[in-house]
Amino acid sequence: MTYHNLKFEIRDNVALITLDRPKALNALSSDLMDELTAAIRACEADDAVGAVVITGSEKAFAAGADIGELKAHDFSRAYLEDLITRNWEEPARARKPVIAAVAGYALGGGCELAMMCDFIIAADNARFGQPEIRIGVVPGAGGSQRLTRFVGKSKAMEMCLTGRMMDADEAERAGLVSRVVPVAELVEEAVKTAQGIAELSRPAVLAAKELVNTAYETTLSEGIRAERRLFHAMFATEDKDEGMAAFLEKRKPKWKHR
Ligand code: DAK
Repeated sequence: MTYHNLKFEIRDNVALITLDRPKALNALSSDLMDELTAAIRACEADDAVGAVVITGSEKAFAAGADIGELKAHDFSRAYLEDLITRNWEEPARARKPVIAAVAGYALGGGCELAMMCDFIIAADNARFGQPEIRIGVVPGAGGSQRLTRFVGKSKAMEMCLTGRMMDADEAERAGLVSRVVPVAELVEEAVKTAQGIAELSRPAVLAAKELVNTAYETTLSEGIRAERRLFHAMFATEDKDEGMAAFLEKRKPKWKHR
């Protein structure tokens, strides 16, 4: 596939997707989201890819959904075209790990896209916000729900009601991002982290991701039951034998991904 709104490259076992609409601060147009959906599906289908990094520019991860496009929608069109659901949620559907590497603005749909990823590494200049209220709407791609789960009611409510932005340090303190790195090192750090994950046993990686996500969807006792089942299931993998043998023999494991 030829991409016009993003760059797609493979770095060893990792796919690096760079949102690339610099003149619009990577505003998330429908074309861009179609391409992102296709890129993530390509990663899911490619056995050589073990993890994905989504990033933007130093100035903007993404400044939100494309407001020009949104303005052109009325209710019927949004409903009939399945606005957002049709082509926005692939990062959240992916089974392979997806890391958001966020520098600059991650606003509205940009913040929502970052939160759909499995975790966020932020540059020290990152700024997160849900400013939809300032253009007369509310978050529409999960912001009110995911942000609340990340940072709790008080901060999420303040951000959704006022549109206030959160800087990288506040985002780290609040649990929205896993860590903050200097902006010049962001992509390298995120790719290195993704490569580390991609080198591990894939069944274990997919299972770990599934289990952490289960914590968001179920009760504690059901979540622990799901964990116990998958933990037991791991004992059926060749990688479990290899990983434990390698530890005892003081050598690096050679994963078969099965
Ligand atoms: N959409 C379209 N263009 C945008 C944009 C956006 N979200 N953000 C920035 N741009 C464009 C600007 O129009 C400008 O274009 P030109 O005038 O140069 O042609 C260019 O990017 C540079 O922007 P600025 O000149 O404004 O740059 P500054 O450094 O002065 O300010 C800023 C940067 C990020 C603070 C500012 O651009 C800004 O406030 N941008 C808008 C942020 C925002 O409100 N984002 C939320 C968008 S609403 C839904 C699901 C999801 C959503 C909605 C509905 N449904 C299910 C129905 C999601 C909604 C959103 O994300």
